[in-house]
Amino acid sequence: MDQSLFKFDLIAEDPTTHARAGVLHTPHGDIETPIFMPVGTKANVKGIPTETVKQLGAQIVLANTYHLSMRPGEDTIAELGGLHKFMNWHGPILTDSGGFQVFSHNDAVKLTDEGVRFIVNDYDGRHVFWTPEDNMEIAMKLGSDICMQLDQCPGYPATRAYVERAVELSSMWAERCYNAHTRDDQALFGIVQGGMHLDLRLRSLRHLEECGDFPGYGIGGYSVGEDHETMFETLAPLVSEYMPKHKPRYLMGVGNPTTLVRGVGVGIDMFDCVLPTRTGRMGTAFSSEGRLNFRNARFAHDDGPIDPTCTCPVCTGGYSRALIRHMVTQKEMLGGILLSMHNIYYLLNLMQRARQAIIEGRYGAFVSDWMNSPAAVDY
Ligand code: PRF
Ligand code: ZN
Repeated sequence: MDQSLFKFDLIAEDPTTHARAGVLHTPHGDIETPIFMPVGTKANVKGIPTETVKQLGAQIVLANTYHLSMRPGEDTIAELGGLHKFMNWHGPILTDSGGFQVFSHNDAVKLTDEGVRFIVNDYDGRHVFWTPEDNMEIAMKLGSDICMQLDQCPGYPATRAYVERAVELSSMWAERCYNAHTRDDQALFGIVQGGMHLDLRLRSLRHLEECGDFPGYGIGGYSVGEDHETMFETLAPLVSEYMPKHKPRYLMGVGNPTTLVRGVGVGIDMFDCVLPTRTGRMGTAFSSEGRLNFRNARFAHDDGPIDPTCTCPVCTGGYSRALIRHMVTQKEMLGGILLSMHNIYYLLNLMQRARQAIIEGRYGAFVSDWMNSPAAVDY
């Protein structure tokens, strides 16, 4: 990797929390951190055209190496000019390895030191065997700006021995990914595992640091069923005391607004999650008033916007709560699309406001205001 293409500049540090504001440079543009990254697993953010994703304020989107390798296949995408052209998204793209998705949705997976054996894969029942080297080859063919190592994410709860084994396997795979990754214009991030055990988290981090000079780190294995306090007990010291200051830190698979606010406070720079689009498709909106469920009859005669404080194209575009509720209850697809747009904007805007607060040195107050507001609910 050409380090000069992926510089991470810290531009502000909050005086009373561990929050930072930065700029991560990539070959397809700069990303202002802290940032939320909308998820487009199968080469699209569900329901939303890329020009709209951009209009909502997204600076980088996710895709998934595993899903795209199954269909349409990395060779097809490479032949069509690479992932950016294929997705019609010309800004930065991050591809997750698929380690997490494979294990969470598929019992018919066997792990060996060598790699992952899918006895039956989700797509066509074919037997597939994947090594970390295969994973890197696919990621390099796709051509995302940032790719992630292959890792194993244990669920919660899990025995210490199980988590320890996942750290061992993930460390071994990190090294093999690191050695197999040769694409200059693509950054490879390592992933810290270790469940809710700080010593295992630190062991995982140390392994990654011994492997080589990763330009950034994912933090996996959180938001897998534990409560917030359990999560922050190890996440806070890991990030604020032990992770290197001058590399971006990416908390994987977290999109709960309050977790984002608290995560930024401990020093996280990047987040991704399907939550805004998944809950949107189910009829739920994030809002300054808390969770809004549009199947609820209380919206039937409400001609106001989803969230009166929101400046998204849906809330400022004349779409009423009554119309959204009508579309959701009638299973009209536009309902889910508009809610997905609003929810994505909500998280992007939240991170923009957090960034501004960090730059102005008032992130501590930002967090306490948030925690005392009706918005601080879980989704
Ligand atoms: N590993 C990878 N992707 C992920 C996770 C992980 O642990 C998570 C866990 N929340 C989400 N996405 N590779
Ligand atoms: Zn809105």
